[in-house]
Amino acid sequence: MKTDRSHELFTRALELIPGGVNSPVRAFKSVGGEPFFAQRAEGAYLYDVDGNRYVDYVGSWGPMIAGHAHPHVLEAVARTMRDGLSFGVPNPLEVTMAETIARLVPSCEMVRMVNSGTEATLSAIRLARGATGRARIVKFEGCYHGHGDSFLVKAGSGVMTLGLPNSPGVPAALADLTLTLPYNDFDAATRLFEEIGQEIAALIIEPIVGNANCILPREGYLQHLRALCTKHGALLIFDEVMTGFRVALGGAQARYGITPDLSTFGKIIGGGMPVGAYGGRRELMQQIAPAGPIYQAGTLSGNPVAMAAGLATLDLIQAPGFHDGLERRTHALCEGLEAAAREAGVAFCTTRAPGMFGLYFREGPVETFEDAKASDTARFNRFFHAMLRRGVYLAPSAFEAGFVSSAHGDAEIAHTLAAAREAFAEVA
Ligand code: HOZ
Repeated sequence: MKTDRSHELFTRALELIPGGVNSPVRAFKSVGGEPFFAQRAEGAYLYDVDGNRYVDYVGSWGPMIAGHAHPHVLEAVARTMRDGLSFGVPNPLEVTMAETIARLVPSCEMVRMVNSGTEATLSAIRLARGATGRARIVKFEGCYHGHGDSFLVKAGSGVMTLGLPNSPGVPAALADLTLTLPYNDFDAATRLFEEIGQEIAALIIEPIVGNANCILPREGYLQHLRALCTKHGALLIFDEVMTGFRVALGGAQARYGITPDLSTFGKIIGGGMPVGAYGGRRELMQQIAPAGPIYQAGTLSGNPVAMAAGLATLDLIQAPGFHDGLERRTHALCEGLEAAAREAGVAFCTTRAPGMFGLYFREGPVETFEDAKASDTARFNRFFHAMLRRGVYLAPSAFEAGFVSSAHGDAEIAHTLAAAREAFAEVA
């Protein structure tokens, strides 16, 4: 497999960009080796600068739910950009975007667009603190809500992959306001709320954890958290940056029938452009400036080209049967991988929701962060490279979810499973 051009680019990048990458999760730090540089992408495939082709299960970490370079999205971007790239005054597409989100996710009576998932979660907790007059927030071990100071406490994703669960540079005074709970532990949540529930501004959660591999909520768990927040006057924030518009058209809140007070989004609503959003109950959202006193702003927020890409993607996923199709493909992939592992005698299990999945080198079930950490990561790393050599790109970390798009058809899944049979045999 040729890697000369990627290697040359990475060498140059290392001189000028910390770690050679503009986001740590891309660096292949835990799996070893060097990242490849993308030349282009189409459908389910990524093509690197050395001419290698990969079935892509990262999908730009979530946005590419309809596959890369979908013509409908590209046309919307091309059409919109001809009228100008940024105005600094309101544009009609922002209104359509707010209407679309509010229609698809009814808990979002009002919405504010931002430029990334990180901005969305930062803004949501500021709003929660401002609205409740309380300072403490609760998050879950292994959940990642972007790189805001308050969230880099026992966080997942790159923070966990790199073994930096509590980042230097976060003032202790701020980190101390973030309390953590074990995901899927009913009693721990009850105890914490009974102790200090009246001090908690908000509990923020990835309803399906996608940043510590992929962990699904136990039956009734999200309902339990909803009830605790309601009882103690804390806001429930669903971070649906990953799950939003993916695990169901209305996100995890629709799938599990929960109404959070606030929700955060990113990824899919930008269709590959830098976009985030937060939304929730009208009475809360009305406290955001200039309607209210809680300040949050952004020069490029609601950018017309980004809105066009996001809206075109949201069009595509509203096609009848879209999410059923995603669920079927994800299921076929995971069942096939489990069968291949069994054949090779490798301890392995998967977790899955429509369009997202987790791979664990251990016997199941995996229901907690501790379970996820007990996966054989060294074996995952070898498997990752064995798959990469066979033209399949999985997330380069044992602590990231994988993503399936509508462009992953039978041929791509068959290729993946053929590669997996060889790769499992190699790591057995
Ligand atoms: N949530 C993404 C990974 N789990 C973020 C991607 C990034 O940090 O670049």
